[in-house]
Amino acid sequence: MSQGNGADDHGDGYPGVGRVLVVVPTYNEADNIGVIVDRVHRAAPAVEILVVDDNSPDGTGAIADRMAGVDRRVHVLHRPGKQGLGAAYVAGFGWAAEHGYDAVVEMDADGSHAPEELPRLLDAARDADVVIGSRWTSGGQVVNWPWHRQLLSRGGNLYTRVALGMPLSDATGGFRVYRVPALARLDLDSVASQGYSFQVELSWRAHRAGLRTVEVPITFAERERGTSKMSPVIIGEALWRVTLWSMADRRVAPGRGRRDSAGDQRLRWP
Ligand SMILES: Nc1nc2c(ncn2[C@@H]2O[C@H](COP(=O)(O)OP(=O)(O)OP(=O)(O)O)[C@@H](O)[C@H]2O)c(=O)[nH]1
Ligand SMILES: [Mg+2]
Repeated sequence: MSQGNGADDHGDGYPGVGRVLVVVPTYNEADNIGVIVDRVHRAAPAVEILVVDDNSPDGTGAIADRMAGVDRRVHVLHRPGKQGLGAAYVAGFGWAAEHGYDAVVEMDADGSHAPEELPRLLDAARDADVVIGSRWTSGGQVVNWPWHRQLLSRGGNLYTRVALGMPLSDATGGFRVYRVPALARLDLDSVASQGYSFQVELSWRAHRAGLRTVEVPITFAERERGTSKMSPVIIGEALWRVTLWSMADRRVAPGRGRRDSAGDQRLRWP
């Protein structure tokens, strides 16, 4: 169920990109959601926002409803319970396609992704199918992360690069822009990843589908309010899925996607 007015009445959108929907998945982000929505609209007044809330016990969904009631650029998708980041994004992307948006943005609610950097990502989307805000490319950085989080992120990205042969410095990053027609080539219905591995899976699918992906340096800040949903289960999921994709990739011709009978570069996933 969604709430909000004028979902199909987008004005002119972002110059050179079109109608943009910033999808913000939330679970217990009551202290953050109002701040992030305001910051997005100060930074990029023409974009719209879809909050995808998994029935947060702290009332995040009701706060989002109130914002949607007074701002036509805010929409809310309510889901019945916590089903993971990946499922929330797939639902949000589907909503964007149904409502005629040209591009979707992934952004956390906790302030780690600075809305003030969104225009730079959208500018890059004029010449790309996928834009990844990167912490680990030249000019990117993280602020207030303990050394073990940095090690985990850098190590995870190194493993991903080596295992999958994908030339990305930050395949796990979750501040992104996707052009909607490009997303349609990624067979989102078959995505099973839930945590960070969702970001890697979409990068990998984009890579194998031959989409144009560019990385833009960002400054990523540790969340200041609320609690992280990161867990050993989420890290473990990324590890085993990347390992599985890498093994499956070795079974097909190097550098080639596994094609279907029509010769189309639609891929099957383990
Ligand atoms: N709808 C929905 N949102 C979720 C779920 N899990 C996490 N989120 C949201 O996804 C975003 C990222 O989650 P975080 O808890 O910040 O996790 P993280 O960024 O991977 O971890 P940290 O770096 O420690 O903050 C936040 O906006 C969360 O509220 C979920 O199961 N459903
Ligand atoms: Mg976070």
